[in-house]
Amino acid sequence: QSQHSIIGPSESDVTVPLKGEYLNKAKISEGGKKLRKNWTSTWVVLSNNKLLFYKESKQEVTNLKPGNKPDEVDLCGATVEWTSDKSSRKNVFQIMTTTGHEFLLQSDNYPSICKWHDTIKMTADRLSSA
Ligand code: I3S
Repeated sequence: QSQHSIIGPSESDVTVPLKGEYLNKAKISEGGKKLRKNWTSTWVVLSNNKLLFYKESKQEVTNLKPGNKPDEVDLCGATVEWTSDKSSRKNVFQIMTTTGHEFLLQSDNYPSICKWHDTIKMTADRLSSA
């Protein structure tokens, strides 16, 4: 069965969520306040309107248990941009939310991090213009 609708591709066709993958994440601001950078490997999942950060992959399947929720980032209004001046690492992009949270995401695998950058940016743009 075709993944596209009969009347042509819609936004939902091109903004399919991304399945989980380990990326390096550093939260550098919270509520507009700068934080000390601390890179951690995080299981990242993109849903239709949120980015979810799990400590590890198995948390994704047990997340219905109380106290086992992922960190959620609301992408509506968020800006997503490549950056080369916020880290010495290669392949880094930043996400800035309307609430003043700022994250860096990084992977040494360039095709993989491009896929995350492009899809998160598309999702944020779609939500912001809705
Ligand atoms: O942007 P910064 O503060 O230079 O980032 C580096 C520091 O967070 C450093 O930690 P300490 O300040 O605790 O030594 C980290 O170990 C580095 O990885 C950070 O730089 P990169 O360029 O890796 O994002």
